[in-house]
Amino acid sequence: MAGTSPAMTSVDILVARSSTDTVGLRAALDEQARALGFDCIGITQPGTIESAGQHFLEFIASGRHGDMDWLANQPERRVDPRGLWADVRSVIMLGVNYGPDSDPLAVLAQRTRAAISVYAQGDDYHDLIKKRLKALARWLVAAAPSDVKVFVDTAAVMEKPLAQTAGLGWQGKHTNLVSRAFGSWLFLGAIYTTLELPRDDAEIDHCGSCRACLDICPTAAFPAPYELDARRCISYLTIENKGPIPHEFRRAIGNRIYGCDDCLAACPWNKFAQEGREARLAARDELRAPDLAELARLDDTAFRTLFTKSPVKRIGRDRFLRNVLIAIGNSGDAGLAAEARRLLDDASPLVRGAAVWALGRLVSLEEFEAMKSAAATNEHDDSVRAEWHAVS
Ligand code: B12
Ligand code: SF4
Ligand code: SF4
Repeated sequence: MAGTSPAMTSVDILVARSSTDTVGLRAALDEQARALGFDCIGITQPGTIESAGQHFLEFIASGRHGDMDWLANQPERRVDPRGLWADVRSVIMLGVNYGPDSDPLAVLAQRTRAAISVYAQGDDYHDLIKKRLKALARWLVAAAPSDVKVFVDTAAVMEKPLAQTAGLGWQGKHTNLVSRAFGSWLFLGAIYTTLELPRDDAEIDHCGSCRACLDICPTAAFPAPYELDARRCISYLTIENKGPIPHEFRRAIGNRIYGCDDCLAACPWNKFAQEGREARLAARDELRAPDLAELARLDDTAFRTLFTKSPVKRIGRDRFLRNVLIAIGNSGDAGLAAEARRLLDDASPLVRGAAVWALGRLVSLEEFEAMKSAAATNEHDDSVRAEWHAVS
């Protein structure tokens, strides 16, 4: 730096410059993040999530990840950021608020309509946040030459524990990150960088004696506070699970056809939540409480059109119809039996099997037996045959 005291060594000059620059860089980074649409930012370092990494290994060892093999693969990459990228020195964690504009649980009482979780009623957050992360990373590299990598959701990154050590919130008893400013409604994203940046203080746990999220869970998916058995979670059952939904959970699913918000919505910290400011993440009117009968009529093209840019598209029409049929079976509305009956001829065994279950709940045993003798003899798929024989 020109004009520096001649008594200073070159090492002193470097230290002085880097610490001054770091403070300025941090302020500019915060400003840039907000300008790009992030609602909160914090910095942490690798090596700060050891106990979370240990808990992750226990979670996998106990099989609680179900069929999510991608979660179990190469755990060394996930439990420590350096396992994914040896050169990472700092982790910048970012949050985007997606607070809903109405009570997300109200739709659960409308049994002929479908409940789609809040995060999936608008555009896919992955695309939106990835673009913002890349823009922020480009800005950072220009401001302070370094290497960077950006992640949202799909990479081997423990986003919640990292966000907690970066000070964005704490992992509540429902295992999601709770923010004092935004409650449960925060999407997370990460930038790994080779820069050495000062870290923020970790957030502490503010759950206290509350257990609202644990008590509301329809499928008893929490074996203990802070622990989730994903195999029981409706989010897993309706989104990640590719096969028939296990019988023991079908009634409890109610009309939830894509994800679940119950534990998130129950959290008292939501009293501080604010409506999200990103219009593209806001609920599309047609996805707030869609009619189950209309959803049951979607063919592949209509499904793709309705869910353009939506995360729902990811599960495909057959898995989606499977979920819709479970909701139809739970509707208590015999008028919807016609929709299920039509789908007994669907090309997908997954759909046919769910249609059988729905009919078993909506029509009389005599009617069901009549349909069974007509349809079951032509049915060659073992899983669908099992559904016919499971109803009595
Ligand atoms: C796999 C996954 C799922 C799985 C498993 C969920 C889970 N809780 O692990 C399923 C499909 C069920 C799921 C559901 C949902 N997900 Co999800 N999911 C992920 C993903 C890809 C990985 C999470 C993970 O590593 N899970 C493995 C477990 C072991 O990790 P964990 O929850 O951190 O486990 C901790 C605790 O359980 C605890 N623990 C475990 N055992 C023990 C024992 C003791 C004694 C103690 C004290 C603690 C403890 O320590 C562990 C480590 O910190 C992340 C994105 C990412 N890359 O991080 C998104 C992510 C967690 N999901 C997200 C969302 C929004 C959801 C849903 C709300 C969607 C919905 N509405 O349906 C639900 C919420 C369900 C719930 N209650 O968790 C957001 C959460 C944002 C936030 N504010 O926290 C994330 C971060 C995606 C994102 N980028 O925004 N998800
Ligand atoms: S998302 Fe729903 S099913 Fe999953 S743990 Fe929370 S309340 Fe239970
Ligand atoms: S509902 Fe209660 S226990 Fe659950 S995360 Fe919120 S404060 Fe914690």
